[in-house]
Amino acid sequence: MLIKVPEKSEIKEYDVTDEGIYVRRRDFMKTGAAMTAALAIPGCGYSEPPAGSARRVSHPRGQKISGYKKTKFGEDLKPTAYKHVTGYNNFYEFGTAKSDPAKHAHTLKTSPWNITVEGEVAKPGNYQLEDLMKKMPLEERIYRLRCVEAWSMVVPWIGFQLSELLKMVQPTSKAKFVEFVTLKDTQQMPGQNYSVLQWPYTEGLRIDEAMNPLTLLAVGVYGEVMPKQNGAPIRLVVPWKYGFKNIKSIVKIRLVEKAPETSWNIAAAREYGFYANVNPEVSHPRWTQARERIIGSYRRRKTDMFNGYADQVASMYSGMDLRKYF
Ligand SMILES: Nc1nc2c(c(=O)[nH]1)N[C@H]1C(S)=C(S)[C@@H](COP(=O)(O)O)O[C@H]1N2
Ligand SMILES: [Mo]
Repeated sequence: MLIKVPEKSEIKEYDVTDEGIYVRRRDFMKTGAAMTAALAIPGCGYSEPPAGSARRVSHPRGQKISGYKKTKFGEDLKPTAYKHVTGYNNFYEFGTAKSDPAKHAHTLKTSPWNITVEGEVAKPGNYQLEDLMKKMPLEERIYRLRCVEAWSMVVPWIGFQLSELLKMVQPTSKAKFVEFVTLKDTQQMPGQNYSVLQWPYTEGLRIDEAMNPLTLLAVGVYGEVMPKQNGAPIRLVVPWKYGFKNIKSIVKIRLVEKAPETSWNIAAAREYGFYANVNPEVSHPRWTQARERIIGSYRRRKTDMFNGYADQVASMYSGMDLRKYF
């Protein structure tokens, strides 16, 4: 949300470490003018301060998940602190500030939860999440998360491979893409009363991306049931793509022949492509993607091609012009 900081304008993003500066910024953010600007400019990003608001919100720890397998994914990474993973979120159905989801997502009812799988599949159906979780092999995987707004985290997810679900429903030969849809319910998700995005939030993947072993449907973080602000009860995790592809609170998965429309692409096609692969060489029209702020730290790091997952995913894009298909 390209909001000009009214004071100390010489402060660079990576210098914004002082809580006092942080609080003054937040107060500014709360003014009507700032909110209007925030709602008017899709893409958000850049002037939001690092996490910190988590301190003022209580995060009741969730229910433990049992019977998941630990894996080697991300064993060399240091997970971002729980308070940041669950306190610094993008979930516009509950507001556009990073601290809004943790404050407001309690209105979401996550049980019972049904997922409809339809379209180009041999076995369409309506699946109870509880049943699905019994069938699917749950794993813990530590992945990097890189938001298009040039910040990043490391998250210990629990989930299962999307490929497991797709194999079960048997895509037909016409299934070239997968569309994902978030719940639409303005009672439970009051942010849907504001037309900042086209609701319900929708996302999509190409079928090979959906079948890639890295692609998860996540049902938890930090060994616990998915917090509501993180997209309970089930959300997508595609670690080599920008965060907005990681659609939350999914109620529908539809196998389709043509690339589906996606919420951020509808909002600003020049800024948010369908592929949204993390690429330090392709700038966002309003900022560079070469570096990222590390949430929970005062440091920055260079952004890696495909967010560090090139070995597992680059071959899917061989021969494609990644500037055109961004
Ligand atoms: N339904 C829905 N899904 C969403 C979003 C959203 O606003 N609504 N925000 C996306 C963005 S921009 C990011 S960066 C990630 C953030 O996930 P996290 O809050 O669990 O870190 O969720 C993505 N999924
Ligand atoms: Mo994001």
